[in-house]
Amino acid sequence: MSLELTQLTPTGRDLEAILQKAAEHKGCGTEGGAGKSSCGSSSGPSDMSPEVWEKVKNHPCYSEEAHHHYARMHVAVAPACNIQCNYCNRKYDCANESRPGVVSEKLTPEVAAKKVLAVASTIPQMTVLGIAGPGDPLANPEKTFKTFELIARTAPDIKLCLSTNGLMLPDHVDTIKAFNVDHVTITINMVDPDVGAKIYPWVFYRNKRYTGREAAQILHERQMLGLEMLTERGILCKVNSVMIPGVNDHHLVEVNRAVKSRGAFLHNIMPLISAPEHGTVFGLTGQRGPTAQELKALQDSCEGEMNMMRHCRQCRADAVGLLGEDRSAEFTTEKLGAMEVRYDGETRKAYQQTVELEREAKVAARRSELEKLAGEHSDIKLLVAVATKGGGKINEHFGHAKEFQIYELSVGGAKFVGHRRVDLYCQGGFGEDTSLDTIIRAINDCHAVFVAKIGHCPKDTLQAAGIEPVDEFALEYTEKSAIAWFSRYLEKVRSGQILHTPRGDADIRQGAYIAPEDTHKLDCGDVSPADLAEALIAEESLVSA
Ligand code: CLF
Ligand code: SF4
Repeated sequence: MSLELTQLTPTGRDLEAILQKAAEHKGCGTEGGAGKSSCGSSSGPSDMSPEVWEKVKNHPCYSEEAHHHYARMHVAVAPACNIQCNYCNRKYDCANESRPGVVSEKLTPEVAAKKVLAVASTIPQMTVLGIAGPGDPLANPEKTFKTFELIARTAPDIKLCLSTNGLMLPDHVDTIKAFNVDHVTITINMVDPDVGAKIYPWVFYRNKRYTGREAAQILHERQMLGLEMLTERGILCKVNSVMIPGVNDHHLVEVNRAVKSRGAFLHNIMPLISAPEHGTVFGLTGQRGPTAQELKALQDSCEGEMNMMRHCRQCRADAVGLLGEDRSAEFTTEKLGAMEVRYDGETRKAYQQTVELEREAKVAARRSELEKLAGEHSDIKLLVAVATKGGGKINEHFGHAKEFQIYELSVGGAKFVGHRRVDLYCQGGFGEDTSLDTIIRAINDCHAVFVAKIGHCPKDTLQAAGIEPVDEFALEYTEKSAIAWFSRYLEKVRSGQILHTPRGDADIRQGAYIAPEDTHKLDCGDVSPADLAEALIAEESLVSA
């Protein structure tokens, strides 16, 4: 299938009709769910129309529940970008690092298509192919749509997904629809150009470079129009927003209202990742990211308006695997050359059927444990951390965890509310005290940490810090186990055996992940922050990359 992209640019009359429709929109309808109850990332089939459920049920980003079981992959076919965000620098790649815009190699559409088939053959639960950079997919429309065309032809069971800054979105909405791209993410950090001017130094639009408020105004108008056009066409739309304390943190409540009223399905508020070694403007000016409590408070306050995505891992533009794991190093171009690729749709289907059975068993276990809590009355809400490799189970050792999943427990059950990346405690067979300190700071707001196994030393230190290590539910389902533990906790509080006290705040890690074999290799090419700043400011060729 080949489309002439310019033929699909909307006419003025189309736009008028779309704006009228958007004005009549009453929140999330079939395209986006109906209000909060049907917009939820953790919602199930009974909460939404069958068409929407079909689209989200095995998409790891659009369904929190699915992300424990299904994987996504990104192909880095889109190097150029048409705007500059103060939190982005794509010039330097540190292989240890995971943040948007970072990739190890850029691909042609043809190599990307081969890579998708190789991953689909090796990881049968990989259900979604996303294009998310390293620049903006719609600043590289030919490469982006050529890749989608090749994948749709060779691996038709894979869902297509796109993430964009939205500047060129209105020009491409009909092409997106024609290619059956059912999921589009727009990163929207503001609906007020005065706020936008603090985030975007420039945009490059219709062959002209704009700066300051004018740049932000153009971007804002294009984002809103693009969102309205997508939801009008029944394309599920997620909005990503970066929370930047002191810049747009309070303003994001307004953004939430604006995107909900235009039919967005899900809102994903992510913490700013900002460190000097990233060479971003915010990193170099010392702009901090939010703490765990600040992020959760903002997400909670927006949830009254619309359900929130809380399981985003702020992936690399070449990420492969379950959210939270990265298998991209297994599929480099060099390794692809030596791989025998045998894409078999039937095998993939059979594997996914077993995943569905596991998923059903997990839901049934949670339901039966929750029934035991029926009739309980308590205002206590607390957080617990879980070490897992996926599958919705407590199946990771404390020392091997690269992240902990965070659940909020209450008499209503166990609710996934986030994750915390940590440095490995176990470094080549030895416990690393520095890592333990940072792990405790990362889960300091939790009352307990659930693990498959844990050594005496970290156990004692965690207990001293007021975090209960729990290893009695090894290899069992997370939610069922957490609810059972919480039931007992309530009983102990009731009997006076323990006193329930709130925990403090926790850190969201800003630095790179330290793999055991790569400890102390966190330099990003021996480039000083000052050099990075200069390179970034002097960078004017991004749009033609
Ligand atoms: Fe990729 Fe994005 Fe599609 Fe997911 S990621 S293009 S919607 S397939 Fe997902 Fe990664 Fe968060 Fe994005 S966890 S950064 S939300
Ligand atoms: Fe970086 Fe462009 Fe994405 Fe902004 S829109 S984060 S500048 S790639």
